[in-house]
Amino acid sequence: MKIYDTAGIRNVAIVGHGGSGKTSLTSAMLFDAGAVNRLGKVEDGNTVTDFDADEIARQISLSTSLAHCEWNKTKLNLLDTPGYGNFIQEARLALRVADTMLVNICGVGGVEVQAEKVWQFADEFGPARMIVINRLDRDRSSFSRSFESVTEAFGREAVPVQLPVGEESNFKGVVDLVRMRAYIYEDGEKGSFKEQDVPAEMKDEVEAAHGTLVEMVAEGDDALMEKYFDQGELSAEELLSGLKQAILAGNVYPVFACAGARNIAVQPLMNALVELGPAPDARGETNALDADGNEITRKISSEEPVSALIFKTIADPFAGRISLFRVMSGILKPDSSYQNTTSESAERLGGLALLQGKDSVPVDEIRAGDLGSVAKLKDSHTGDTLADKSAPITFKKVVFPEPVISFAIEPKSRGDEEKINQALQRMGEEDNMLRFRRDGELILSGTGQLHIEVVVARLKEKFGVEVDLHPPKVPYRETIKGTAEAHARHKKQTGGHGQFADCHVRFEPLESGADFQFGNEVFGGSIPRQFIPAVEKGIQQARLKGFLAGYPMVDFKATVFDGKYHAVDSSEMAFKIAGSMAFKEAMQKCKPTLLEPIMDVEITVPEESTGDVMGDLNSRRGRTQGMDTKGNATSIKAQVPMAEMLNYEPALTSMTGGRGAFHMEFSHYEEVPAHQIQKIVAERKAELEAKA
Ligand SMILES: Nc1nc2c(ncn2[C@@H]2O[C@H](COP(=O)(O)OP(=O)(O)OP(=O)(O)O)[C@@H](O)[C@H]2O)c(=O)[nH]1
Ligand SMILES: [Mg+2]
Repeated sequence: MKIYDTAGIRNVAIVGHGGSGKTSLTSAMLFDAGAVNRLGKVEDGNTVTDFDADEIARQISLSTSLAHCEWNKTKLNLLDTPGYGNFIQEARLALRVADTMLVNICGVGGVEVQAEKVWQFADEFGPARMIVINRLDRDRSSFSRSFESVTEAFGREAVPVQLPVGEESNFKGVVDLVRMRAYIYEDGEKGSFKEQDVPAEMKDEVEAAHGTLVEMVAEGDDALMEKYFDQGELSAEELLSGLKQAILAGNVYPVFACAGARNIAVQPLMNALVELGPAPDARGETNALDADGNEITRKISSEEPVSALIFKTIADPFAGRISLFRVMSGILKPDSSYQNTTSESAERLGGLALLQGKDSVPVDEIRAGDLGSVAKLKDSHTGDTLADKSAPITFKKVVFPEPVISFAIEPKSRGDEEKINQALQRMGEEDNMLRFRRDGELILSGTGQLHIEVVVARLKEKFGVEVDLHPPKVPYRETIKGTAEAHARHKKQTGGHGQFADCHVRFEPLESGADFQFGNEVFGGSIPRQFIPAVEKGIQQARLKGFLAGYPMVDFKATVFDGKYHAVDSSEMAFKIAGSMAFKEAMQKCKPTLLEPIMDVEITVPEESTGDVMGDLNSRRGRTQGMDTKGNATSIKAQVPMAEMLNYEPALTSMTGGRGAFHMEFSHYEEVPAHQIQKIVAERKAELEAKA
């Protein structure tokens, strides 16, 4: 396998809204570059980057995949990212290591919510930004309409560097606004084209667009501006180098046109990625921390000591753990030892490989800026840094939000619990948005219903365990609204020595979020000091089991203030029991009630659906907190009880024809309205009884 040095590499993250054509475009690039010998189709399940069984079955990308090809003597590393909301965090992994972000916009739908979201992600990492309007062969597609939505969403820095030739089913190529030449494609998806003069009927339109481009490029460069004024024109070379600078500086977002799945106008886009996209070292030095936690910088160069950032992990049930990394500096070699500076453990690397979707191609070394993979690292995870031991350095990790949608799962066969634990552990290594915990039953948390369904499918396919998925669970809490005292006596006389404990405990409400506090006001040893913690333990155990409906009781204080003991019969156990009895007795008198989690919800919908969505939010007990219009989209902020949001995904999809998106996170707990408490309590009791 050929070795590429930094200047000969382009790392490109292809991002955008779900179904906008990213995987198909990646597939066409790999085909045109000769990296594969057929044009893989999403429908046929034979693309390089949607190789996972679930991706093929659902025809959507579920995680970021890496592929590569050579184009114009340059290595293109392509990171094909998912566009569906549930999996959008995967795009952040890719943006962490990409130097160019290629935002893929559907020529029919224009800029949609997830495209805006990834655009914001990019602010965190600062790659060069390019935009391609794709699927231009489709009915009802329009370059100009889509471009309008692009400038509205991303600003006037977005400027066409190509114009499409022909529309919808007649779309057959592009005019290059730098070279002022046309590339006209033959039918047949082979990617064959002829270079021609600009079609006569497009002349005015092309001249005008060329002028706009030249002005935008000259605007950020005084020397170019002067030349442009003097000569009234720039040469193609001047325009190209000015454009490259402007893209790197973020002053221009070049806009391209293509139809990826038809393999129309893909090569000119690849030319631009090589010619205009920054090499890995173009952004200068990268920031990191040294061994003492001080900020340092490191040049992205093969001359520097070795450092590599693991940006993604694949948990393969057969090959084990595969770590994908970007070499940040130096030259990484196989069969050598490095330090994992994040986990502070030594790692021995075996063979290195370049990834082509699911296939790995062995390689002798990997240089600064390049992306590669290594199998079976012992203690290295996503976000960790590997480095030369003598020049330790640690790169910043991408931090992921906590997932909020939880479902209970139950193994179909009893003995599978341990297997499930292990499988989830493995899947958690590659899936940054998956959490699981045991809370009586096994609770899986993720980004949404689709995410959890995919996890369940993988448990079956990859790890051979079948589970039932129960509806999402709302983590209710209980609390008290009143103060009460309880007197509990635990007394038992059985044969030998008996059990005796007696305590008086006061229960009072605390402010929201205070959880549980315990106080001791016992004077004169009416309960000996060593038994006081037992009283607390008894109350603690009882409160976690709740009183009304078996949910943890929170936000109250219990103070033990008097009691009695017996020199022989009193024991820790007896006082624990007395503590829990006091809890149960007091709760009846303390006005117990139920708390429910309230979510901060942000919803983006097409303007015409706003009315429906607002009405629906009302019926979900939502409180609107703000509304904002951006282009053709309305963004709504609201607080809504979690219980009302469990089925929101399908509801929003049907209200907006699939064009809405939402995001939510936990805000706080609030009391459940009185008329709903009974219903929740009854349901929970039935559930607990069924389990017993
Ligand atoms: N007509 C036409 N259809 C396309 C084009 N590109 C993609 N499609 C179709 O659009 C659908 C989605 O394409 P993908 O390539 O999977 O889109 P994606 O952006 O990778 O989707 P996610 O990864 O799930 O976000 C598939 O049915 C493709 O065949 C195109 O240029 N023209
Ligand atoms: Mg895809």
